[in-house]
Amino acid sequence: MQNCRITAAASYAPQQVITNNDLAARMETSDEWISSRTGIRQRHISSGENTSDLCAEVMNQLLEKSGNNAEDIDLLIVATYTPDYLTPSTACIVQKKCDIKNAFCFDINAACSGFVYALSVAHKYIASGMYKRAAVIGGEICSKSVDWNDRATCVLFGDGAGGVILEASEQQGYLAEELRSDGNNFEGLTGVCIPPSNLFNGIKREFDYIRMDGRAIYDFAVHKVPESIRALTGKAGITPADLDLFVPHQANGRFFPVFAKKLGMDSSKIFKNIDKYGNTSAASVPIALADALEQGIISLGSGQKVALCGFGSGLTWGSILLSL
Ligand code: 4VN
Repeated sequence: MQNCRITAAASYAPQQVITNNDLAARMETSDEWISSRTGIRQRHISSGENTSDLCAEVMNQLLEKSGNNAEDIDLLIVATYTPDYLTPSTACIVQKKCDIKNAFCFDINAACSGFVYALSVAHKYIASGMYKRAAVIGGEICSKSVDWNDRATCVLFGDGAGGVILEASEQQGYLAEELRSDGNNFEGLTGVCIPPSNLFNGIKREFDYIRMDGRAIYDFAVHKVPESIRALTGKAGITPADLDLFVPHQANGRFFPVFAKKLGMDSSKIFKNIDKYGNTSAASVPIALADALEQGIISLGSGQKVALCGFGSGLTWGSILLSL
């Protein structure tokens, strides 16, 4: 098997910052309610940019940071549940915006697990020896998918994008993965419903926004994430306490101490930036990874062991163990 490693990470978020107080001025909520229940203090909200715009910004940063030219990229995967169009894929639009002419491009929709699933797919193409260099980007404009009249959900989400370059290498940078789905319980968290409004047959069902059974999804996350990380580390012959950093999907800040306790990890080894971005779905793990690198908590080429974990709609969940 051909080894590979991450050679660059980058993130981008729209300029406009909306604080909890900004939301409280527009709806029946408060900074106290939002921050105590979720740890979120602000989120970035697009004022016109679409998902491909955020992803193109990340793509350009990735080329610069990794020292690659646009034509060196063999494969471009975008993870999103908020694409610009249902078709073409957002990845093809990013290809045009950044002139990634030699890559084949497609999207993956696994909601909040999308980046982890996409990185797993990119890994298989490189591990097979077929391709050398992949760009994997998670990008979302969650603000176009939420019902701004549903105060239980709209306060949770934000817009942003993050990504990595995964390249063939001598070093073994991708140590293990653990990917799961449970479609049986999909109705607990649904994104945008696009119904079969087939007027020819008299069918008129309603378009709908994000809906969440908060309690059920909360319980799912608290149960499945630690189980996934234990299975992941077990595959690599290490324990969760051996991790240098755990980068979970930034779904809700109240999960972090629960994960630490269940995994027997020091809380300081769990990366958190939900306070600044809110929940950005498929973008949250790569934004967090890029932030952790930017802050110097971890560094590329260090050999540090980092676990990524995405979880959410599908239901889907998945973890990847990296050696940086
Ligand atoms: C994964 C999860 C969540 C999520 C679920 C529940 C929840 C986020 C419920 C209780 C509520 C505060 C909010 Cl686990 C969302 C996604 C979507 O990316 C994925 N928050 N909460 C309260 O009343 O305290």
